[in-house]
Amino acid sequence: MRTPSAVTVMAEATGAKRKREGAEESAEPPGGGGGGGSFPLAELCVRRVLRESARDKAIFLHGQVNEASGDAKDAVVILEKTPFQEESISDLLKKHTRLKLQMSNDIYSTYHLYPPPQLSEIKTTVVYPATEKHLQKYLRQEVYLIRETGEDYKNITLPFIQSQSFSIQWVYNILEKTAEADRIIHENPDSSNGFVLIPDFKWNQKQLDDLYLIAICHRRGIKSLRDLTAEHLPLLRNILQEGKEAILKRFGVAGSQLRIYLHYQPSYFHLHVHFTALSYDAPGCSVERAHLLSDVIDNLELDPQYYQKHTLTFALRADEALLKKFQEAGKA
Ligand code: M7G
Repeated sequence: MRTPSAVTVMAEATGAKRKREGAEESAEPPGGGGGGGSFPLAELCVRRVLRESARDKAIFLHGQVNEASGDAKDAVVILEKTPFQEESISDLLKKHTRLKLQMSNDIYSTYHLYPPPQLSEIKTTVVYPATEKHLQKYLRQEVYLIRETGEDYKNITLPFIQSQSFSIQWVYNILEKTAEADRIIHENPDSSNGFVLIPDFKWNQKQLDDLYLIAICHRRGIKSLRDLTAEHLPLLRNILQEGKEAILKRFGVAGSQLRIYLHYQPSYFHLHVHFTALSYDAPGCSVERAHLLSDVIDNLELDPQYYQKHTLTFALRADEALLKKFQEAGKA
């Protein structure tokens, strides 16, 4: 199936790995069915920079690719320098292709070090064909805080997400094993309380510093935090408990070193939980978006209808249609 697909391409495979299991080395996405094949990067015609971050060493591009039919299709390409891997540092120091002095002053000096290709990976994420909503998602814009009451959710947000939200075909591909099947870290196959734990496509699995996995529940129809009631506690407890155990077993990272949370609002309205390294300042882990799974469980234990009743705060980008809906209702 050729739905808007997201393919993570390893531009250059790195050498030593702190964690060797499950890392991809090929430009072909695993799993077949939901993948988009290799992307013709060299043919990308860059239209604009959607966002760039010197701090994150990442750039988000809007480009177009000409199809055989002559149509130009939009793509989002994200280029991102990857964290250092301790194991490859001595190679980096010994095998650099060039070392050029930039300046020297007393005991201080700076250099340009040019690493060999195998140590200069650029993580390249492609969304192709990209929809207008993908372009918007990655475009840097002003953001506004919204306070959404339970009533606002029913009257404004719910009708909007029912008409507008992102395709979740990629989620179904994972659950049905037609994409990324060989990347699954853990699965509880129960249809109501089970889930699949898989590396997030933001993580290249080559170092633990930016560890990032997601747990996707098997049960369909739970759109977000707002749908959760006490009925979902067994599912949430399974995700918390088994997710931590599986990550300890596979990656050697203890639960006390993990930030485990849900986004509200998510981009994709099929319930999933984020697992990131506690020491990693992951995108989307700020207080206006991340809800710790253990707190969610506590809240539901205290009040089964907590997430239907409570006001939730989140940020919307300036040109998001949902912001307009809140403004029209006099709520923003
Ligand atoms: P979200 O909270 O719905 O939205 O999280 P966000 O992307 O704005 O954070 C969805 C999570 O799924 C994100 O962390 C994405 O990086 C991740 N993700 C998205 N896609 C399309 C894929 C995919 O195809 N495969 C995997 N493994 N992860 C994905």
